[in-house]
Amino acid sequence: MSRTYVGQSPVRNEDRRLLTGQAVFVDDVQLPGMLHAAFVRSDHAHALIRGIDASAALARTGVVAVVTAEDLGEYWQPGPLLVPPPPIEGIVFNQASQVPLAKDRVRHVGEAVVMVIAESRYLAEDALTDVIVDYEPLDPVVDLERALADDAPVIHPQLGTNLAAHVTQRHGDYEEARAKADLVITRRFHYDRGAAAAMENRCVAARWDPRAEELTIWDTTQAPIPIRNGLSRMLGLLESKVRVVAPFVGGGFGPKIMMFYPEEVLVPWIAMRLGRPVKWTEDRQENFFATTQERSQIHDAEIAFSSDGKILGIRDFFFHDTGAYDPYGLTVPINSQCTLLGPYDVPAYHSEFRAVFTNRTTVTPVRGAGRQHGVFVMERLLDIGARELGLDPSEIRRRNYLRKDVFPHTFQILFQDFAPLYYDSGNYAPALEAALDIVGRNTFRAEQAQARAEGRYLGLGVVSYVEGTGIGPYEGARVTVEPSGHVRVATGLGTQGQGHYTAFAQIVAEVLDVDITHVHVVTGDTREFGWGTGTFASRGAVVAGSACHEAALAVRKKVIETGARVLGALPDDVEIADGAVRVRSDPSRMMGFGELAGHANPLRGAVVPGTEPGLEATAYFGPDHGSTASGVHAMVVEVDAETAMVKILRYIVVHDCGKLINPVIVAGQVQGGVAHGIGNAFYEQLVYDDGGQLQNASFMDYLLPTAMDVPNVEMAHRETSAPLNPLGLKGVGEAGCIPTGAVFAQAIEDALPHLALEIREIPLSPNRLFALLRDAGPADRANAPELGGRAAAVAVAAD
Ligand code: MCN
Repeated sequence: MSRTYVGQSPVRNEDRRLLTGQAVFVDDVQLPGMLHAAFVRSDHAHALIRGIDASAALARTGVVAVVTAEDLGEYWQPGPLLVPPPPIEGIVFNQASQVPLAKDRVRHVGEAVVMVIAESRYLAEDALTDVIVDYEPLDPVVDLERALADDAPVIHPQLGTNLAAHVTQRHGDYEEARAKADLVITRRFHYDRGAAAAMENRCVAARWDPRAEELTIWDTTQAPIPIRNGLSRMLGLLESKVRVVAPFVGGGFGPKIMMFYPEEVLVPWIAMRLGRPVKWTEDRQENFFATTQERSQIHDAEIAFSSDGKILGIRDFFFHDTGAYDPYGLTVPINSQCTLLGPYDVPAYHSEFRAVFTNRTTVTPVRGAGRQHGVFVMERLLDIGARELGLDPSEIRRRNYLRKDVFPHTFQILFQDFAPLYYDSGNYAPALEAALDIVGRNTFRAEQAQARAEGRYLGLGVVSYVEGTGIGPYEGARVTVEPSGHVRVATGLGTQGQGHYTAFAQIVAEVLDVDITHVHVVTGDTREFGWGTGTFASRGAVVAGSACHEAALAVRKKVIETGARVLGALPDDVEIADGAVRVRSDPSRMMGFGELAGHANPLRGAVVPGTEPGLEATAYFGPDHGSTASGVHAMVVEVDAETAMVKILRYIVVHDCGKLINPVIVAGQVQGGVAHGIGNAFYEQLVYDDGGQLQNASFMDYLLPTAMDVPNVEMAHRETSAPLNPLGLKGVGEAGCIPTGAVFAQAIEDALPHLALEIREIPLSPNRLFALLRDAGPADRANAPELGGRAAAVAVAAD
């Protein structure tokens, strides 16, 4: 292979379409006769529905239909679980999935109750005010712990409990570890909800073609194939008669992988019933209530150390808020449970969570998908331990890293794919040293002391994490050399901005040795490729990228075999070069791929038994285990000790996602992830009152970090090759946001060593941090290492 694309950064081929306004988003779909949907949504967090009077709405000019749960008949049924847990002893799981329209009871503010269809969105919105829903308010369940109290109102009466899941996982003997420990630290940590806040809200458009008996759905989903499969079942159609297209999508970040959102099943259904195309576009306010959210968790965690700072064991009990329904099973809390272990050798672990239903918007994965909670708990425990033991925070991590010769490493607990938590590879200590080098291990403490002398408070945080990425089950790809000589690649993934069009083209162009501008990738259209699952868990590169690689290799083989036949040479004497085949021993005998594709599909004598026409191949890739990415984040902050405003002066990421397909895309993913993480850490919080009402459902009140708040991330990459996929890839899409809360907390504490400040919660809004600083007493000098002491420890490490 003479062209090298993997590891290079060709310009993203999708960007021209995006930057010139040519990219099609779902809301761009305009069809003749199209109707528009709007939804009456519950104002109550928890209430019984006594009756619905929609007559006035139906009488309004321009209104075509008004739909309640009663009208749905058989169609009123919960969507299937996206990731059902297998029946495993010790796992309690109480399923309660959402139905398309609430029937007898509403369970969160914003739940869809009535759908109005009208000639325009304006008319539909106006008609919403005509609908009268008679509610009988019930006490809401908002507090995670109260949810399990005996006298708590039960949200799903058929379950008789608000317990959504109870899972205990352990390896080793924590009690024994604790008994041997020189230091035991016990703390409670809180991590509250945020929104994914994708730039594009959700959107669904559907058209029923009665002549072809085909349903086409344009959907902002991250999982077009599962949506097609589920809808075809619900609507009684052949899968081949349902086409789901997820065109360009303006950010997904997790919530767009739900199955199903009410709108996703109602818009196609009504389009079929009315025989007219229908569209619904979520507005920003609906997005705050009706699109799934990040997770609240409360952890009661304990860590046992030996006197030299070695972890002997960890015990963690936590509550996880699953919201009103649990369509996503156990994925998020299991991610928290597993990711807590991080890159560390933890001989004994006891982790137990209770997921609870609350009257708040449903929780599903949002970038990081619960991993940040585990990392926050672990890294905070290490920071507190380091302080108690008089160790530098980096040193305590160094002492506990898994060594690079222990891989593959299995923990005896289950990961989100319900297979044992498996670390395929890793090499953690060098990433830490690289991060400290970039920070300036020998100069930072002096700068900090100098700043302090000038009345400025600088702080440094340095934390580690691992991230399970690239899990199965599988993805596929079809690679076709067309008679034009151009190459088409189709996969089942959806794309929300990750750069798949370019990265997959790089893989295929390199294998086939063609110019990358001649490789055209299509994703997210079930007619183009109908097998696979979707875009989540930072798996696109590993799983779909590997499938593209396998399919391209198979096409390469066909090109060589067909070339040998057509050029009258032995296959061993044929090579491919620059979009052509040629005879190695006589390079003047050659043929371009386009002409060869014609020979592979002749009008006569096309298919010799055992061969296929065309230069095309389909391949699938399903890894036995995911691949374990890892990294170290460092942050330098300046804290205004009076106002509690924090300025991030530097943000450093040393990241290991194995072989990089496209370093600029990877850098963009990390930068974007860090922006997300900074939002989670300092700005974003969905604030619910005791009645389950969201108090800040607008960007006036829900603070997103702006470009002013997110520094350019200084990055270094390490490439520990993943052994379980052909290119050695690990995922990167979520890496930037996972340890941000933890590094932020450590950096702030480091800036203010004179205060007894221990940060045990995220998000830490400017207001909340102000309160913590105001209430913090002076530090206990005996337990707080002097700056000089820390500087000395860093210097020792450098040796
Ligand atoms: N990549 C690479 N080399 C690697 C690993 C990845 O060049 N070793 C490239 C991939 O080819 C791909 C991108 O980086 O172009 C991200 O790849 P990967 O980590 O496999 O993640 P996915 O493709 O599975 O994307 C999902 C992931 C997740 S889970 C969330 S959430 C997220 C994220 O990606 N949502 C995003 N990044 C996002 N980026 C944008 N712009 N929008 C979102 O909604």
